[in-house]
Amino acid sequence: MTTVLILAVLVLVAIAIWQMTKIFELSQMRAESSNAEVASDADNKNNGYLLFAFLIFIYGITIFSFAKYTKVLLPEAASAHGGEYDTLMWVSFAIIFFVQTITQALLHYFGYKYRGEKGKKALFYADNDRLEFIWTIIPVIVLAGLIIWGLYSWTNIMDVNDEDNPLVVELYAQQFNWTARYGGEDNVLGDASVRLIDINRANVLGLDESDPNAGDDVIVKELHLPVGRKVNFYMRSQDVLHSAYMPHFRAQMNCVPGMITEFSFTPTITTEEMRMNPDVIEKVKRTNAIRAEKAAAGEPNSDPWEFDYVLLCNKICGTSHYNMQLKIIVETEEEYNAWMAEQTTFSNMLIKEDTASNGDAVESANNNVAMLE
Ligand SMILES: [Cu+2]
Repeated sequence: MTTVLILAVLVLVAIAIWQMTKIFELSQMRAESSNAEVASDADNKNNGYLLFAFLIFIYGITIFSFAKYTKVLLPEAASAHGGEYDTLMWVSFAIIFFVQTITQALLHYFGYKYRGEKGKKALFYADNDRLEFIWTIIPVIVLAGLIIWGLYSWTNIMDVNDEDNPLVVELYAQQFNWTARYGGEDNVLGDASVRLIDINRANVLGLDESDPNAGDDVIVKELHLPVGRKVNFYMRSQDVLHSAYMPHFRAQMNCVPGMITEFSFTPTITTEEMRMNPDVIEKVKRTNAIRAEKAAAGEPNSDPWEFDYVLLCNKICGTSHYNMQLKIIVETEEEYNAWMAEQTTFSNMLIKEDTASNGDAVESANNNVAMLE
């Protein structure tokens, strides 16, 4: 790859030098010989044909991209609002695609048709009210429609409220990992602040121990969600801007130090069901074929891959940003309850003040922190 880049740079430098030499030669030319540089009819015709060639090139590369890269798009949305979001995006794509296909053809065709010819004069045409009306009113109607529909969808999606007994989950971002916290038995998150973080006592998220809502909170490194139940997410960041991105659920929200941001969605497809989705099966197959090749060559990261939902960071937050992810498992209510019953609450995880003074406490705290990793 580096060799290709170096070669590309050398070629570009050579072209630049060649162009500069040409400019220098031109500047040295005397006035009488400069007529050779005026485009002839044949030059204009050739340029007209080149416009057509370029038109075929952009159409060709469009068709090629559709054929080759459609498969890398996300599978069907796994959240209640995702379908509406996808429809809005596809309608916008379709309109842009339709308009650009026609306007590019017209642009290049007129470039050819009205190329320069000896004796041909441009027509002076001041204005045409009807034409101007048409090309103003159509974009106005289409854009207003898209914007109003978009605003309506946005308001719907961003409406975080307590209706339908939502599950309350905190997503905590730090360089470079995610931690999730559930409200516990009472489904209420205890107060927290980065100033209260106490690693020696395994209070890694800085929960306020005096808050009665904090004791039953459950802190985990794998997010489990029951299918069909609304989840209200509250995001915090410990250090820099991060962004909680859950692509399969069409959800993203920035995590900002010093404030709590929110997002809410209802997962509609369990992990098991999503693994049966034809697009996902194909993607897993393709990925594992590549991994098998890597394994044969003895390269790292070549274990077979199984599909899982993920929470990713979508803000370039530092050197290990690319690796900042958390597995999400969407399962049935029973499976979720069984999993939750096995988790340790914050008050049980916390190392008590009286033991914190002896030497074992630090080791014990490290073990508790290790449990979270
Ligand atoms: Cu990040």
